Amino acid sequence: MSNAQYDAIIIGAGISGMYQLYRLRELGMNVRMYETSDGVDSTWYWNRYPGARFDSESYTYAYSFSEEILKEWNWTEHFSGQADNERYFNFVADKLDLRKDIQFNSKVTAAKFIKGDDLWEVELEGGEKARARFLITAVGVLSATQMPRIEGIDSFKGDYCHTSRWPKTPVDFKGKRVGVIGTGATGVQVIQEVAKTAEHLTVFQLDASWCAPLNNSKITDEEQPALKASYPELFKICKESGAGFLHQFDMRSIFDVSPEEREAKFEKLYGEPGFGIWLANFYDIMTDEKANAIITEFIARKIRERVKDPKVADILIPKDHGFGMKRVPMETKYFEVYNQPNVTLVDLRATPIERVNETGIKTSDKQYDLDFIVYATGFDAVTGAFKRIDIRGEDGQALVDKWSGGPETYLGMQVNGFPNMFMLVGPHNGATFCNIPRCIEQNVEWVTDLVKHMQNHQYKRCEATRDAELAWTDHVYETAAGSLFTKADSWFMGANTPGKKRTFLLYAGGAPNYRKKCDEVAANNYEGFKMV
Ligand code: NA7
Repeated sequence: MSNAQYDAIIIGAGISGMYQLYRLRELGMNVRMYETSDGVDSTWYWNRYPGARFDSESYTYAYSFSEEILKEWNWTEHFSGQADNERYFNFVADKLDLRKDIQFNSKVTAAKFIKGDDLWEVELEGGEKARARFLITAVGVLSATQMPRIEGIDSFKGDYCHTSRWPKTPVDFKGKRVGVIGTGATGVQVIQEVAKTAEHLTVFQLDASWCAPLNNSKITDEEQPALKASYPELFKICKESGAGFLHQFDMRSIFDVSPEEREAKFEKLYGEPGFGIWLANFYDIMTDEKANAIITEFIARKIRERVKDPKVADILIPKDHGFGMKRVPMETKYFEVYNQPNVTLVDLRATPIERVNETGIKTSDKQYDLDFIVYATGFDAVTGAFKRIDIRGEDGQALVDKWSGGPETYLGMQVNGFPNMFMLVGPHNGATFCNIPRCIEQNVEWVTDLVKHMQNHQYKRCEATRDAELAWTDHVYETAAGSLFTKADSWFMGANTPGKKRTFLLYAGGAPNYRKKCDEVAANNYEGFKMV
């Protein structure tokens, strides 16, 4: 068994880890990356369920740091599908020659800080250990798969699968009775795809989602040159926008315009590609419940127009939260699926699931016999992936214990008591409520600069102070309180995971403010960090 020592260990070969590996290697560091699966890119490796695709414009999801990659890669759709996305990340891994430093099929189970040596020691499933000065977690926000707690799940004799553990061999649903549990962003993508071929599709819905049209389209060969020429401008817009998208909030209040003007704006946004209806709308739909009620009623009306049976439409209209308070699932003819004769919607709020049994799902009023059950039931979000590794800091303290009352971090990148550990897109990090790649580049570049600063000063150890951590955590909750996110029970609040404390897990202060704060910290000699 090897007991190797590296300058840095990165956990996870996803989009953030890949870029971090590239940047640390540029500093001349000897870096080892451990990845659970046998491939790069994580999100698009695991989430290969039917219908999986970007809700971000493809070109805004791509890395922006390499002119060569930007030039050579052609996106073929404005919102690209899983297969192309996976191809893209493999192309990047080859281009940057990343694989030589990645150890695949290697699941990190534990990591502990060795006091005195100022090193991290990680342990893999199977017992292999390695040490490094820096531990960088790139474990993802939505990677800890969550199966529902339903009695009898294992008794089902048909096939079943969680969407984020989908097999590489495509599943053929022709002639099959399929059940889908879950109607979040993932469930919506699966449902609209499976409904095309399944003999019968039964959708088991707990709470409905406020979905909006994706309005995807192809990018033709003729369009490529102009699109590529616009990349610098597109990245600039993303950088200035609150959530790293091409969409920017309208800073007028919804009450400053006439009902006719409002309606015209909603109609326009509803017909445009991507998240505009959410993120280019009047800003106060996100902060003021009265303003929110207006857009919410507009979207409800759209659902009623699109679904023929008024009773089914009513079940598809959320009752427990307003539009945009949770992540908005983007759809392509999702609501029309419920007009098809081969699709049944089951309202679990009215008739809850009692159990899964050998032949299917039994609700309080009926048995549904099925051949395949799709679990689109989401993730133990943001902190879940950290919980699944036994991470211990300087005095043996477990990270999971430190965060039992909710995460405490400095900038969502470091934790007091866990020196030399940096989290890419950690809890309360500005990259959490963001078009992920845009903010990931910022995270990686900032951590790289900090490591370079330590190299230059021959520091061995860097730790966020407790004061800085407390101040950042307070700031995160203060900004969250100004938004409507905290009103809904979503994964943003950890409310989808049984037993998890209900706290805001993201950062709602906006990507530009987050970047500014990080830049100020760096300019002030890494204020809030103690380096020796
Ligand atoms: P989400 O958004 O957490 O959605 C999970 C869905 O599964 C949601 O509709 C849940 O209903 C439902 N669910 C969870 N547990 C159960 C049980 N026990 N019974 C029935 N239904 C259940 O996960 P997604 O994968 O769709 O999306 C996660 C993110 O990935 C998304 O925001 C994008 O950023 C990409 P509920 O809403 O709790 O009533």
